Amino acid sequence: CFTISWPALPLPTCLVCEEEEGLGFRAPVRELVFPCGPEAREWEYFDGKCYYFSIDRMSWYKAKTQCEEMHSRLAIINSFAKQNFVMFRTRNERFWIGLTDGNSEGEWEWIDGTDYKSTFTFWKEGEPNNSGNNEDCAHVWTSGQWNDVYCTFECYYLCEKPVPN
Ligand SMILES: [Ca+2]
Ligand SMILES: [Ca+2]
Repeated sequence: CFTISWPALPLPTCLVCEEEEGLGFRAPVRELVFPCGPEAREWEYFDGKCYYFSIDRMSWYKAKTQCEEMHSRLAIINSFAKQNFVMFRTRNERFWIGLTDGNSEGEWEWIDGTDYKSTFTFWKEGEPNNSGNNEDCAHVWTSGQWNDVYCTFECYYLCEKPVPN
């Protein structure tokens, strides 16, 4: 049986096994092992989407542009399952997400238009606090919880995009 180690996920592993055992699954192995594209192994698959955890640090604005240049956008964390996936992977480091109150202080907005008020949040206790009246961008903090910080702070970033066709 074909086995795959972390960070690949157990689901594709299982499907590859089924194919090898002749259970009739016909999708090419390549796509199952790398659902985000065999040429883009730095993109990680989770629940129907592909995620890029950056290896360099930059401001929120630059990170937003960087994601867009990779045909993606800063990640939207809209469920605890997704939060869990992100948090496990970002541990002890800070990563920008697609959440800002830069348009109107205190009015947090997800960059994809997801309604903030009715959606999952995972702020660190006491956050967002708009410290120094200058914190308009959100990142996943070292604990995995969210914090607002000034947007020119330089940290890692997390992009997301749909699984390529
Ligand atoms: Ca703010
Ligand atoms: Ca803060």
